[in-house]
Amino acid sequence: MMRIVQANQFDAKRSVEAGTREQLEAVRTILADVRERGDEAVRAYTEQFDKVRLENFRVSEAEFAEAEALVAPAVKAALTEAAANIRDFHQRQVRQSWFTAKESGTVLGQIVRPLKRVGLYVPGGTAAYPSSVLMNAIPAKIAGVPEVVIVTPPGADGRINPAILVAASIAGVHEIYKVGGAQAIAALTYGTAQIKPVDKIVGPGNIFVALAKREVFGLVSIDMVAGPSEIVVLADETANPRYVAADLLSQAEHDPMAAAVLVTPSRTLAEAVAQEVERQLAELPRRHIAEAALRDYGAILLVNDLDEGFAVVNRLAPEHLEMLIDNPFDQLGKVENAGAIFLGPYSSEPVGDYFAGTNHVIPTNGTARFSSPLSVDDFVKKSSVVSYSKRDLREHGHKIVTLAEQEGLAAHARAILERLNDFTKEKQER
Ligand code: HSO
Ligand code: ZN
Repeated sequence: MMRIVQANQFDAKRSVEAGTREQLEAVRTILADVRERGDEAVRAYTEQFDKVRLENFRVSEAEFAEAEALVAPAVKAALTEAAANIRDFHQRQVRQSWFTAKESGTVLGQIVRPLKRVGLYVPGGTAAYPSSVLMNAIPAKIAGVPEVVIVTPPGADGRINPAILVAASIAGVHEIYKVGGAQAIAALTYGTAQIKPVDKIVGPGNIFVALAKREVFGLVSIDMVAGPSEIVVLADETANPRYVAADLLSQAEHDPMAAAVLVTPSRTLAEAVAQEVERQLAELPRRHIAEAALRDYGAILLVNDLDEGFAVVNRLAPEHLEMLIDNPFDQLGKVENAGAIFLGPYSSEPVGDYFAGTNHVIPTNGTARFSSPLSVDDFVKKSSVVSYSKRDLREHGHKIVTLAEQEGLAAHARAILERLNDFTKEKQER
């Protein structure tokens, strides 16, 4: 199933979903319609796509209480503990506002403020992951966002997956609307009578949600448009092939377009992993998804040595990198491009998906070259602060005038000269 190839003969297939013309047209129609007709349009699309007619979109207190009773205590406890770990990790990302005062009396600074209102999209059906609710909502909460809301498509019975409601509650989100698809993105962007508009929309979704987010970008902020999961395992002969195979499969089962790649200098390991993948695959409930992913996006890449392995890793810039090698910490500095890095035999990727505390919303498709996992930074904005002193303006004003005149902006120069002239007058009066 997994092909073993020489690394220099491998060209990673990227899975960017652009969407068709028809899909984009459909999304644009929905956006315009919701903008125009508000809840009326949201109701109609919910009836059309989710097969349920709703008067009120907001999840009630009673529904929250009902969900609590439906979720197994062990699940609730694990979510609660995961949430604590995620809070602890993200707390360390909080940036302080700062001010610097110069001798001359000038004060400069940067104020960090949370966004006011953020919308989190949670997919419906089998892609509704409570863990993702925690990963998206907790950084926003830690950033200090006062209003975090969730939108998610209802089932045909008008209900929402109870585990989603419990996770939301644990994350401290109590404003949830039963609306999905492009109509949800529209409601969050333009606002309706029932759903107030937000400043930023985050969270994964299907192609319609992704297209809608791209369309409204600029009116609101959005997070990255994340693609299917990816894992690269860099392993040497010390790695356990059972662990390597299991970890590759853990991401392959996400999506037929998920990518799982082993990079190794050891042919023995390569062959053992290929065999193990076959064996473990046969036992997986989602084997059809994993199989498709491994066939189209999976590979075992042979390299001459670990240094060539690191070069391959950096070229792939994977979402997740596992380093199953001897003394991984010694080699960590060689990783230039990877969204999340897992070191050693016990840092199996699902540890990060669920529990360690790091975020599982991570750049895919090679974008780890220039972007980062979701963090508290995604939920704040900054303002620069300038309080210039008279002494500094007197001393440096003419340089500003020079720069303004060079750009042909006389009014800019004027603004400074108005003050400089006063300084000259004051001096003459004395
Ligand atoms: N591995 C996924 C996140 C996830 N895994 C959610 C399980 N649940 C992100 O790449
Ligand atoms: Zn996962």
